[in-house]
Amino acid sequence: MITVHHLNKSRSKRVIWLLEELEMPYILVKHQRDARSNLAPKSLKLIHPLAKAPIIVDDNITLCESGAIMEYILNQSASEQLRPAKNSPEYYQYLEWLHFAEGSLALPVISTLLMAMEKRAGTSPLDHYIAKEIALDFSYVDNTLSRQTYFAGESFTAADIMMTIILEIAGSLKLIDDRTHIKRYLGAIQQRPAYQLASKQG
Ligand SMILES: N[C@@H](CCC(=O)N[C@@H](CS)C(=O)NCC(=O)O)C(=O)O
Repeated sequence: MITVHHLNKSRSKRVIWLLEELEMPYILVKHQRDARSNLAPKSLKLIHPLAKAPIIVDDNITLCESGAIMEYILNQSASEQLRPAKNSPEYYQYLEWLHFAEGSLALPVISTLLMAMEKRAGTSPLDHYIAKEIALDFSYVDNTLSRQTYFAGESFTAADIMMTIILEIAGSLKLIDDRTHIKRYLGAIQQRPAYQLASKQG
């Protein structure tokens, strides 16, 4: 059975909601934000190095990123509900909005939230948030690439194409200077003939 690690006032409500819509059974583990920092407690870090909600655990799979979790749950569901048929025009609308929520809309909305907090508190939660996230995310990426050749294991996938562009931007901003595995990964992946053709084309 799926275990949902839920943080109060967070995106993990998405996961609970989906499971309720599908009437699928689940175990709910509740974590409480730290009263002072409002960040996730250490208990979440014990489940996944990113310490972010939602996280689900199902047998030997531990997964974060709410969009990926939605897809995982839909793949486990017996019925074909809540996801249009593959290759229908609606499927691609579905896919676009599924990614748009976190990939595009979350950044300006959460930045606005943090900037409002900054004005109220007279401190700089935005700077703090960025520094914390940069350290956390790049150590997660670097650790992953220390264990495996590509993001999804030993085979190159579209996930590598998605990740590479952001890593290159991070490189130009000097955010990965001390990340040996990421730099090695980028060096190798940039040798791919299709990457080089794409660079010429684009
Ligand atoms: N893109 C991720 C975002 C995860 C995320 O930032 N979760 C927030 C809650 S909404 C969190 O756990 N914050 C606590 C922290 O950063 O310490 C997703 O969609 O799952």
